[in-house]
Amino acid sequence: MKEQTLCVIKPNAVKDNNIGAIIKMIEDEGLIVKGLKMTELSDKKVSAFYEEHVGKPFFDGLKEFMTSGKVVGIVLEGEDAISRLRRVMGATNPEKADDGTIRKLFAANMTENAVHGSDSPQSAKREIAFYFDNFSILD
Ligand code: 3AN
Repeated sequence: MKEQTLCVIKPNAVKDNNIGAIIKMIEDEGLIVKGLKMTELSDKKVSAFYEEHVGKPFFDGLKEFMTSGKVVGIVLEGEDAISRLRRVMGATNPEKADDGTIRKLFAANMTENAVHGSDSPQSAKREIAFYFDNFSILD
């Protein structure tokens, strides 16, 4: 099924100059870039974006990291785009990520893991709207 998904290139990968390398891996997978936006996240935006993780032990570290620099939000489209993006991303924990995945190559650790990818059609819809439609209402 043709789907859209949201990829976010996280601050460590932006600082490490890996935006282009990551987009190249995604394009080589055959996913099409439909929208792209570099921005910075506030505490409030990170709490809204990761609402299911608020209160978890790792959340404060995740928030500090996600507000530490610029991020790039990318809307991707293709057949089974959600699972294909997650496959090319690799596991959340880079030590468990397969060879040749984005996280294996560019993640520093579980928090600074280079990229985010939507995990379901519902999340994709919410997350794309979050970055590209009504982001500013959270300011
Ligand atoms: P994924 O990004 O692989 O879908 P999620 O949605 O479970 O993983 O977690 C969102 C983000 O929260 C991860 N990308 C990672 O940066 C951070 N995170 C998740 N679990 C942990 C953990 N146990 N320790 C540190 N950071 C975590």
